[in-house]
Amino acid sequence: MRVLGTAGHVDHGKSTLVRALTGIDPDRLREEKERQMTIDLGFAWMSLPDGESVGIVDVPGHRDFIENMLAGVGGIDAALMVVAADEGVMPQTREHLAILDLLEIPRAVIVLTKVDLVTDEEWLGLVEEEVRGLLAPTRYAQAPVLPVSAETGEGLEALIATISAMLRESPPRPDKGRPRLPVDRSFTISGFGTVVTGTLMDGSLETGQEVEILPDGVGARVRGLQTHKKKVQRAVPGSRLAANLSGVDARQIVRGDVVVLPGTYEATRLIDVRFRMLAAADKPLRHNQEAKLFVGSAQRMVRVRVLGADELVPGQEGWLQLAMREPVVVARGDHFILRRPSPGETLGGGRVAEPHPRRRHRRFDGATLQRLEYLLQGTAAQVLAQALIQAGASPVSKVVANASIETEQAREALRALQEQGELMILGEGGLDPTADTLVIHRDTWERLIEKAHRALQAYHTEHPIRSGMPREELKSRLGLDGRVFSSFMERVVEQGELLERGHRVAHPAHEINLTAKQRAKIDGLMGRFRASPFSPPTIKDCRELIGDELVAHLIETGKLVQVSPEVVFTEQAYREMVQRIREVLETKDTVTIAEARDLFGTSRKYVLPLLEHLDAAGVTVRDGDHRRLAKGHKRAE
Ligand SMILES: Nc1nc2c(ncn2[C@@H]2O[C@H](COP(=O)(O)OP(=O)(O)O)[C@@H](O)[C@H]2O)c(=O)[nH]1
Ligand SMILES: [Mg+2]
Repeated sequence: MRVLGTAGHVDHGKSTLVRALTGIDPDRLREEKERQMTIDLGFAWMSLPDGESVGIVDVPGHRDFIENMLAGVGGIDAALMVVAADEGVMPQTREHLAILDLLEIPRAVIVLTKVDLVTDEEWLGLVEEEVRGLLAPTRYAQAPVLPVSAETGEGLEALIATISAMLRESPPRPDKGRPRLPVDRSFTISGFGTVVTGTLMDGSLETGQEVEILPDGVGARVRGLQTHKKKVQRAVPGSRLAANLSGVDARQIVRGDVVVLPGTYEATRLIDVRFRMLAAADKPLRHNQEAKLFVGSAQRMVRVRVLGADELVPGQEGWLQLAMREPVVVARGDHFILRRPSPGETLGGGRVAEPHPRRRHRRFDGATLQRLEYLLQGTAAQVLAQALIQAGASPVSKVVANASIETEQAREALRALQEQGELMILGEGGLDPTADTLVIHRDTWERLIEKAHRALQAYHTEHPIRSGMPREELKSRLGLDGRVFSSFMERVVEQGELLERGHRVAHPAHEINLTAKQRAKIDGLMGRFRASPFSPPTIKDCRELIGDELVAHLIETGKLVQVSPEVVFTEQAYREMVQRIREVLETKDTVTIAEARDLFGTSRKYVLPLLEHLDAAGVTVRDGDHRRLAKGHKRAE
């Protein structure tokens, strides 16, 4: 399954050639018939002698419709560059060629058509020479140039043979397990409903699947699929596809939307790109300039941020960050074109390095540019490592998706990164590219531990006699979600990087060392508790006597038991009181506040908080003025 696209100046014979090759008239709009000119994209298909099925996207050549051309030319395997032999190279011959080259369309065949109109052999030679000169600085310098007449059929057979050979050489479309269909048309067919068309990329789509239409996130279901008017159950990447969708109105979908499986892509308003400016552009590209972005079948107004340079001059390459108001769906490696909005002119193009930068980059930052370099030029493992660094601790599947690499390559790259010790698994699970297993880059991991150590050291300095920082506080200091934090804690505690003390966390080197003075203070206070164990000093008294930190220390270490915001007892007194109340309740079933008060020769101020504390702990149950033992606490009868 292959897709070709036409290119070339208006009236040079593109649509006629497509009709001659396929028997299908690509000019489908009434206006196109009346004006005898292609305005929007047209579609046709044929079978090659070797059985390969080929779709053809026919584009308009008129300069006014160049934006329609751009919506159709992405995702094709090869271009049919049409030049009328009687006219030779014209403005849109140059512009289309430049666009094919910027989009890195891997192959092209140049068709010198209308040769029946040229009787002068010398003229034909001159046109061919002119075309060769135009191709020389591009990736198509070695491309075949064939004379053809769609009128007489001359050269058509040779053209078909050339196309077959070219497509046999071109590698199959990558399967990244993440299908997306950039929509170039959305319409309604009575009896069927909504149909969208496009060239399927990066994965297969099947009848019956639930899908999502981005950027709006509208849900739908694939009711049927067709390629080249034939019904298929499953469409593979690189197919020209018409998808019949249920659950969505055709008017809710516009050219530039992308059909994906739910949750597999996210729209973005900011992208990092590598950009090559056309040498023929007439002004430099300035920081903060507005431009029109064409990517997939979408177009968006963007503001250009020039990175690592003040501006880009014609012919120069550089890094840009593009910011837009209307979100777009792109993946790493996608090709794009930038045009000046008015007067319309192609400025240049390039590839997406990072579809989801976390922020606006500082303009002159070597590390950022290095990272982007890796993202575009690196090996699968380097790209994956960058995605891993960017993601923090995330499920494998998400890291692989952000890296946008083929599933099989991803599998190998994951293993390689793990072997090199760059990738660590947090918690349980395997390294399948689609797995939910949490993974983290070693550098990120080490930075997390450092951050935890710093936070804890600061905490211990401020609270030297606290056992540690509350777990929840550390979690929010590290900015981790629950799942990542528990896996983190499990691992660092196991490795001895941090200590867990109840609900608190401490630096492994932290010890509680009381000074002689502090010990003396505590001894003094404990003496008072012993003097009247059931009417002891309140928390407020304690704080006044020895200070907040020491009181917190006594409570944390269990030497004092707090039963209410005001009341504490020594551990020993507390146990004795609970024991005696139990005994009373076991012999005479109920107890009142007054009775309990007399039992310990104390006052209501102490006994009421104690009983309420026991109620809350589920030891006793209140019934009016009386309390009895809670069920589970009764001795077996
Ligand atoms: N004599 C001759 N005329 C051609 C040939 N191919 C196209 N034409 C004519 O050239 C005009 C423009 O063709 P069309 O396919 O619409 O050009 P497009 O704008 O590039 O799609 C039409 O009148 C065609 O009939 C050819 O091979 N020989
Ligand atoms: Mg046409």
